[in-house]
Amino acid sequence: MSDCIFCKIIAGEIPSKKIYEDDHVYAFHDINPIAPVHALVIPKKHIQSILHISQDDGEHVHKIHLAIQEVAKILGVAESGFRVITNTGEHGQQTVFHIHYHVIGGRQLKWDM
Ligand code: IU
Repeated sequence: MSDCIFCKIIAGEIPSKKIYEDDHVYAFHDINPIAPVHALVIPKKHIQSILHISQDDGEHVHKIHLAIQEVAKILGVAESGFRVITNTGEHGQQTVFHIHYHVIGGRQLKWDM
Protein backbone atom coordinates (compact mmCIF):
# COMPACT_ATOMS: atom_id res chain seq x y z
CA MET A 1 0.00 0.00 0.00
CA SER A 2 1.51 3.30 -1.08
CA ASP A 3 0.63 5.29 2.05
CA CYS A 4 1.55 2.59 4.58
CA ILE A 5 4.64 3.44 6.65
CA PHE A 6 5.54 -0.22 7.20
CA CYS A 7 5.25 -0.97 3.46
CA LYS A 8 7.69 1.93 2.96
CA ILE A 9 10.06 0.42 5.56
CA ILE A 10 9.92 -2.95 3.75
CA ALA A 11 10.64 -1.18 0.44
CA GLY A 12 13.62 0.63 2.02
CA GLU A 13 12.03 4.03 1.38
CA ILE A 14 12.11 4.73 5.13
CA PRO A 15 15.20 3.58 7.05
CA SER A 16 14.96 0.92 9.74
CA LYS A 17 17.33 -1.20 11.80
CA LYS A 18 16.83 -4.59 10.17
CA ILE A 19 17.09 -7.73 12.27
CA TYR A 20 15.86 -10.40 9.85
CA GLU A 21 14.33 -10.71 6.39
CA ASP A 22 13.06 -13.50 4.14
CA ASP A 23 10.66 -13.78 1.22
CA HIS A 24 7.60 -13.24 3.38
CA VAL A 25 8.74 -11.39 6.48
CA TYR A 26 10.69 -8.32 7.59
CA ALA A 27 11.81 -7.69 11.19
CA PHE A 28 13.32 -4.53 12.63
CA HIS A 29 13.94 -2.71 15.90
CA ASP A 30 11.02 -0.61 17.16
CA ILE A 31 11.97 3.09 17.11
CA ASN A 32 10.41 3.61 20.54
CA PRO A 33 11.40 0.50 22.53
CA ILE A 34 9.65 -0.27 25.82
CA ALA A 35 12.20 -2.92 26.85
CA PRO A 36 15.85 -3.78 26.09
CA VAL A 37 14.57 -6.00 23.28
CA HIS A 38 11.68 -4.62 21.25
CA ALA A 39 11.40 -5.85 17.68
CA LEU A 40 8.58 -5.65 15.16
CA VAL A 41 7.96 -8.63 12.88
CA ILE A 42 5.77 -7.87 9.88
CA PRO A 43 4.56 -9.69 6.77
CA LYS A 44 5.72 -8.20 3.48
CA LYS A 45 2.14 -8.52 2.29
CA HIS A 46 0.04 -5.57 3.45
CA ILE A 47 -2.47 -7.02 5.90
CA GLN A 48 -4.25 -4.39 7.96
CA SER A 49 -4.74 -6.29 11.21
CA ILE A 50 -5.36 -9.71 12.68
CA LEU A 51 -9.00 -9.24 11.63
CA HIS A 52 -7.91 -9.05 7.99
CA ILE A 53 -6.02 -12.36 7.77
CA SER A 54 -7.71 -14.54 5.15
CA GLN A 55 -7.77 -18.25 4.39
CA ASP A 56 -5.08 -17.62 1.77
CA ASP A 57 -2.65 -16.08 4.27
CA GLY A 58 -1.60 -19.34 5.94
CA GLU A 59 1.95 -19.22 4.63
CA HIS A 60 2.41 -15.64 5.80
CA VAL A 61 1.18 -16.48 9.29
CA HIS A 62 3.39 -19.56 9.46
CA LYS A 63 6.46 -17.67 8.24
CA ILE A 64 5.87 -14.90 10.77
CA HIS A 65 5.98 -17.42 13.60
CA LEU A 66 9.19 -18.98 12.24
CA ALA A 67 10.68 -15.49 11.89
CA ILE A 68 9.76 -14.72 15.51
CA GLN A 69 11.83 -17.76 16.51
CA GLU A 70 14.76 -16.42 14.49
CA VAL A 71 14.43 -12.90 15.89
CA ALA A 72 14.32 -14.25 19.46
CA LYS A 73 17.50 -16.23 18.81
CA ILE A 74 19.28 -13.34 17.07
CA LEU A 75 18.42 -10.93 19.90
CA GLY A 76 19.34 -13.44 22.61
CA VAL A 77 15.97 -13.85 24.32
CA ALA A 78 15.02 -17.34 23.17
CA GLU A 79 16.31 -18.87 26.41
CA SER A 80 15.18 -16.18 28.86
CA GLY A 81 11.76 -15.73 27.28
CA PHE A 82 9.87 -12.92 25.65
CA ARG A 83 6.38 -11.70 24.81
CA VAL A 84 4.64 -11.40 21.44
CA ILE A 85 1.87 -8.81 21.12
CA THR A 86 -0.35 -7.86 18.21
CA ASN A 87 -2.35 -4.76 19.03
CA THR A 88 -5.67 -4.68 17.20
CA GLY A 89 -8.04 -1.78 16.66
CA GLU A 90 -8.84 1.20 18.86
CA HIS A 91 -9.03 -0.46 22.27
CA GLY A 92 -5.97 -2.53 21.40
CA GLN A 93 -4.11 0.74 20.73
CA GLN A 94 -3.14 -0.24 17.20
CA THR A 95 -1.51 2.84 15.65
CA VAL A 96 0.00 1.39 12.46
CA PHE A 97 -2.48 -0.47 10.27
CA HIS A 98 -0.10 -3.02 8.78
CA ILE A 99 -0.22 -6.06 11.04
CA HIS A 100 2.86 -6.32 13.25
CA TYR A 101 4.04 -8.58 16.02
CA HIS A 102 5.89 -6.86 18.86
CA VAL A 103 8.63 -9.13 20.25
CA ILE A 104 9.47 -7.76 23.68
CA GLY A 105 11.99 -9.01 26.23
CA GLY A 106 15.44 -8.57 27.69
CA ARG A 107 14.04 -7.96 31.19
CA GLN A 108 11.48 -9.52 33.51
CA LEU A 109 8.05 -8.58 32.17
CA LYS A 110 4.89 -8.18 34.23
CA TRP A 111 1.38 -8.45 32.92
CA ASP A 112 1.16 -4.62 32.78
CA MET A 113 4.69 -4.67 31.23
P1 IU B 1 1.10 -0.36 17.55
O1 IU B 1 0.89 -1.77 18.06
O2 IU B 1 0.39 -0.09 16.24
O3 IU B 1 0.77 0.66 18.58
O4 IU B 1 2.65 -0.27 17.32
C1 IU B 1 3.27 0.49 16.36
C2 IU B 1 4.73 0.47 16.70
O5 IU B 1 5.46 0.89 15.58
C3 IU B 1 5.11 1.37 17.86
O6 IU B 1 5.74 0.61 18.88
C4 IU B 1 6.09 2.36 17.22
O7 IU B 1 7.13 2.74 18.07
C5 IU B 1 6.58 1.58 16.02
N1 IU B 1 7.05 2.37 14.91
C6 IU B 1 8.33 2.14 14.40
O8 IU B 1 9.06 1.31 14.88
N2 IU B 1 8.74 2.87 13.32
C7 IU B 1 7.94 3.81 12.74
O9 IU B 1 8.36 4.45 11.78
C8 IU B 1 6.63 3.99 13.30
C9 IU B 1 6.21 3.27 14.36
I1 IU B 1 5.33 5.41 12.52
